[in-house]
Amino acid sequence: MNADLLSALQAQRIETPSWGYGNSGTRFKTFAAPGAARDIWEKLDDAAEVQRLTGIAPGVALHIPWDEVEDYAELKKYASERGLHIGAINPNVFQDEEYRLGSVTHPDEDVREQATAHLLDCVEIMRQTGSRDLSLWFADGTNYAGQDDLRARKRRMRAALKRVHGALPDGSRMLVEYKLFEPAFYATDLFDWGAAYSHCLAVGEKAQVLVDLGHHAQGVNIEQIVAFLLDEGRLGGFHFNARRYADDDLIVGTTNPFELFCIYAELVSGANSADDLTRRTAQNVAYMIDQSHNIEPKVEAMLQSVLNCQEAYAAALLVDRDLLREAQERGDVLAAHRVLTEAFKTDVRPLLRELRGELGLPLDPIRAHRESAYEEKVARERGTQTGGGGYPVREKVRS
Ligand code: PSV
Ligand code: MN
Ligand code: MN
Repeated sequence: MNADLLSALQAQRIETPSWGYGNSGTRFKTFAAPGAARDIWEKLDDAAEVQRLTGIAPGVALHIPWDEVEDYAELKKYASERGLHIGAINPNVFQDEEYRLGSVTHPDEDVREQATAHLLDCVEIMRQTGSRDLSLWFADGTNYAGQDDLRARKRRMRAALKRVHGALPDGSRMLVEYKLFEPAFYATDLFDWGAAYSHCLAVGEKAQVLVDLGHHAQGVNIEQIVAFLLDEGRLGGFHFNARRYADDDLIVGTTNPFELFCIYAELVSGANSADDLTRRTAQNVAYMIDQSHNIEPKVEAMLQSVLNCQEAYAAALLVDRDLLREAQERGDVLAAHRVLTEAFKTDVRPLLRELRGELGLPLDPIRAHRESAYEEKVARERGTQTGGGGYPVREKVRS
């Protein structure tokens, strides 16, 4: 394998979300999976299994307070003993009673203060865990026209983001995630990338946009948003998942393999750009998965997502950039398109087996996982946890 390709593939990283390892469901039903992780310690054990098999997923994102613990230094140590580190910290300002009308955009100042205080507590957790990214998603919005003043809500959002930005430690950043709708059905305060981007511009250099693949209207060209934000130096990260209808949070690359490839193709192009800002931005993107599994075995589903990202990236690295540029300059529409589809259609699995061989990893991670009997072992040890809705159990069951 060519040395550049090898080193790019070796350097690839995908962060997995703690919440993808626990039981989660829809509003209709949460099915209890045997052996599903019951707390953050077990979630880290599962993430370590994904890392052991893939070698490219050492980061784990936390959701607070779902993953709240008394001692974050202990959590950090527990992670590092398993070859992991703590990734993005995701504050949760959507599950408390007080947030019925919003969190940082709530009409009542006391509620806004409560939400902002939680965001600031999460900045402290970043310090204690060594996390670089504060990942911000707000369920804030309204259900009916006239329910609240839209401009006032925008200003409240701006004020909160500014305060949090001011508290960020050096070298860290806030990733501002937008979403078209849900749970708000009339207006969501951070409804698209443009809204997120203008808040980021206004609050400061440490604010960048987070693109979740499930958060757009049907047919939106996400790779173009990626290209635009890269060029502006404001693309901070991704929440990878797949969807057919809305925010389905399915295994990455299952419904949208070509979209995933095109996104990676933009990122590879950005990472090799002659423009300094674009290159630095592309090289610092946080690649995170945001998935929740209703009927899938959790660890295998996560493994599959990580591997699908690896395949999409490998294919994107194969795009012949010189040929593409020549075809584009000639205005040869279909030749240019074919350069992309040639790479997309390449079977990269032999290449990735070679990579795994060189790195001493199992050549077929899914098979290795199935043969390891990990699922049976955790099912025996952890049992089957019923109830609990989408919210993980917070007690620490072992250390
Ligand atoms: C909201 O739909 C979201 O994408 C945010 O990133 C949350 O943190 C996550 O899902 C919760 O599962
Ligand atoms: Mn998300
Ligand atoms: Mn989502």
